[in-house]
Amino acid sequence: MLEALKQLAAPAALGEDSIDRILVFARAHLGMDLAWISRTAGHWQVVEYLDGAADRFGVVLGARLPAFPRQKGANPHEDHARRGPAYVVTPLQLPDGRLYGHIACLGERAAQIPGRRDGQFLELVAALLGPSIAALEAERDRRAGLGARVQSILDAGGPTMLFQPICALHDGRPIGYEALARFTPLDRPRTPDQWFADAAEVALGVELEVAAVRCGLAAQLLLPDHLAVSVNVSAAHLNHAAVLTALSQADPHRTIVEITEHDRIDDYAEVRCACEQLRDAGCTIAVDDAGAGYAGFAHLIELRPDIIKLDRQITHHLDTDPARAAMAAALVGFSRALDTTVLAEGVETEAELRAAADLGIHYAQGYYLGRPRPLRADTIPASTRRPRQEFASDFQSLIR
Ligand code: G
Ligand code: MN
Repeated sequence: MLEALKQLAAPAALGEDSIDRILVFARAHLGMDLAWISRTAGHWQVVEYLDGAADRFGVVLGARLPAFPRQKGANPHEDHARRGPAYVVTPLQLPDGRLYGHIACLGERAAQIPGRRDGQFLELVAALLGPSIAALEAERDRRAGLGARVQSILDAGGPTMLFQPICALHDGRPIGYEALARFTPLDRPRTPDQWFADAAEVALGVELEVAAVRCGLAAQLLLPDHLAVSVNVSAAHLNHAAVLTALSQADPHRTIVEITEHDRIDDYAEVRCACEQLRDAGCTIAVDDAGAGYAGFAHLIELRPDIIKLDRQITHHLDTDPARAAMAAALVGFSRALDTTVLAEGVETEAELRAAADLGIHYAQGYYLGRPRPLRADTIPASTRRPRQEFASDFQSLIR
């Protein structure tokens, strides 16, 4: 039995449900009707985990019960005792010695009156549970911290956006800007990707993406109207109502939607359908980081984007590395067959830019052409200010 308990409480089995399983085990072993773990909160005990006939005793998850007396073995629920239920309770300490709360069992029948050994058994269960509860509490605190941090960004109106020029290689002029979210590190430095992952972990992933899309697309108001704004949306959020609403509030003909992906896409049909909808509305669809991670060939074949954004892993040393050049050339061939366009990301040198142009790549982005910068009316290069009519034929023909 001890082995079984130890296994249930082992770190590998850790999780809310492993605690639930231990409660089931303890209740069954003691032949009780109800078992629960409560957290001490001032004068109250808040029921955090529960197993058994909750309704019969009026003890439900989240219920606040009067605090148990500190001394062991006492039966705090005198009224229950008078009506005859059997009751066993023991304090639950965390490994650092702090009192977390109590573990308690309640039974209705007289036959269940617990003896000293039952009390000892429950003490053993409490001792085994301590580390698991401590780890879960730490995890809850961590998530609460993440949630608060992400929420504070949302409350402040969204992340700070920087804008990096996307240039046409035939004349070197920007055709638009990619909007990139930046986060001021509050307590520890985290990359933008980590912020989005954190947000997703606390179910604020869509909210943060929508905020970034909104803040990014607001640049359309500042930029001359022949310039597009490229925003990042993860495939999983592409047909989310809030994302579509944010996109619909901008000029679709000046909107490039970059599909980013950090997880494998299971249902391409759904993503493809969302792409079609956006395309019908006038948006241009790009696949981000093509050739890296999950944005491999299946991605391109399934999504048929208007723009393939070649990951900077391929662009880096494109001028000297035949393998990278061959990979880029293969993607250019692919894009020609499908009437799409290739954009080289992460161009850092003139040689890389030339190599990209020589391979037939139409667009480029990277430190060599311009670092991500805040966008202000006075920082928009004069060379990008072109009359509107010119745009109509130029940009559209370049993109398609
Ligand atoms: O995944 P995505 O391609 O959207 O990410 C763009 C990121 O790459 C941004 O954070 C941007 O700052 C960074 N970036 C942009 N240009 C370059 C570049 O030339 N070199 C490197 N190393 N990073 C770049
Ligand atoms: Mn991108």
